[in-house]
Amino acid sequence: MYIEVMPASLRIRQHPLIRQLADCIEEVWHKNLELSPYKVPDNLGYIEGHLEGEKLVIENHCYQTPQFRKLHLELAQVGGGLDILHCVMFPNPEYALPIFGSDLVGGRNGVISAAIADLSPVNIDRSLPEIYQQQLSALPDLNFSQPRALPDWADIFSEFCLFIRPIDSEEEKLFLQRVRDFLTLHCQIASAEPVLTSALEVAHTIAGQRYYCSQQQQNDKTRRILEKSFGTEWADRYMTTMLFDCVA
Ligand code: BLA
Repeated sequence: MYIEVMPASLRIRQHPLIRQLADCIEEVWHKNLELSPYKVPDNLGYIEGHLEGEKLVIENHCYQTPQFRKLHLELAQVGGGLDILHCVMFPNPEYALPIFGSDLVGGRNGVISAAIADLSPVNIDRSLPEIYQQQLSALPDLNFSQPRALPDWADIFSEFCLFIRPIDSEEEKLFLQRVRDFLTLHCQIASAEPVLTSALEVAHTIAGQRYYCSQQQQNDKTRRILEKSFGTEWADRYMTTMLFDCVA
């Protein structure tokens, strides 16, 4: 199937690490998965808002595959000089797969303040499947100069979660490579994953995904940016239907 190539409009104006990570995500997806279009809810593909004089532009790009009910890559730019990349790969709950998520937040002053990526477990004991543990443990150890502390709601992340402030282009490169490794091994494992046959196990993955979404919805830093440009109600709807929508 022909997949429309993502227009380069926003990313060419964004921080180089954001542009590189967006390109990397799409490249790994195209190379390893059979992508189909995903219908973005009406009026949420390209969005512009400005309430308190802060202009916020958002571009959403979504796909789906048999193993993933929604692959979401979002690029955003806030007037004053903030660039954001948000990416979540929601598995179809009939597969016992973790959730890949990544967030990059940076300014046009060249500084990325937050770089986060994880493969987050959603099974009943909130541990990653054995094959993920093996492959993630086999990646070389990385030491970043400025690791960041996770907030209270972040109990959803795995022990492999990366949350750093990269201090130079060397650390940006290492972060990018590690996310490429996460994505590649995730897409490869997912492509060989058997479908769950037990309704109970499916119910558990649905519950795990719901918990993941409910915790992410507590991120006040994301919520505040959206509220400033679009108001409280819109921000809440966006966080619960576009960023972290739960499975039915
Ligand atoms: C932090 N997210 C942030 C920050 C901002 C945003 C401004 C603070 C940056 C900093 O502390 O340096 C903003 N992120 C956004 C906005 C969107 C967005 C506006 O995605 C979308 C429109 N967040 C995610 C995902 C993860 C995530 C998928 O969307 C992880 C897999 C994590 N973002 C995350 C975490 C923080 C963060 C853990 C730090 C929160 C804190 O320190 O309190």
